[in-house]
Amino acid sequence: MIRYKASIAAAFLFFLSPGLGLAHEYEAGGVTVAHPWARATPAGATVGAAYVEITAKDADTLVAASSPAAGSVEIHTHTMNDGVMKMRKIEKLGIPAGGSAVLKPSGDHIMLFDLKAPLKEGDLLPITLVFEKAGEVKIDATVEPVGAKGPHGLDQQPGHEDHSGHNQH
Ligand SMILES: [Cu+2]
Repeated sequence: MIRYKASIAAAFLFFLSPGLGLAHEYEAGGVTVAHPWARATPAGATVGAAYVEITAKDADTLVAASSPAAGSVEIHTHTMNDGVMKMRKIEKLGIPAGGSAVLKPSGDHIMLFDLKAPLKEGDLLPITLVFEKAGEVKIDATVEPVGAKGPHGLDQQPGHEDHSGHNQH
């Protein structure tokens, strides 16, 4: 058992990127959801957005999302119409085999409607992501300041160009 625990600890440390003290990831059914975060919302706001990086060993598809903190949750993308950025609901979001989908501000995102309370900086926002193959993955998104562009004080959503290191387990 000691040996088992040691390997768990090693696996955990493996994922702590340098300088990213609060790195957090969730893994289920071959899908890894990394650095989930949401923006704090102003008092009275009932709409919020959350961002994550999803990597998949085998191709998978995000088909739904829900949260006990919101009346409804949708998968959204941004499109450019006549120079105007608009967002719209999409039914699903594909994650390529060995690749990732990076949800980030001004890009694809998880949209929360009818928030039961404003999202406050420092809170954890529970979200359930539903994948076609991996099934449900429950995550806790950290709530970052209003206007934040990335989690944990970063200026962007961390995304991995190279996944070689992630195929090890
Ligand atoms: Cu949206």
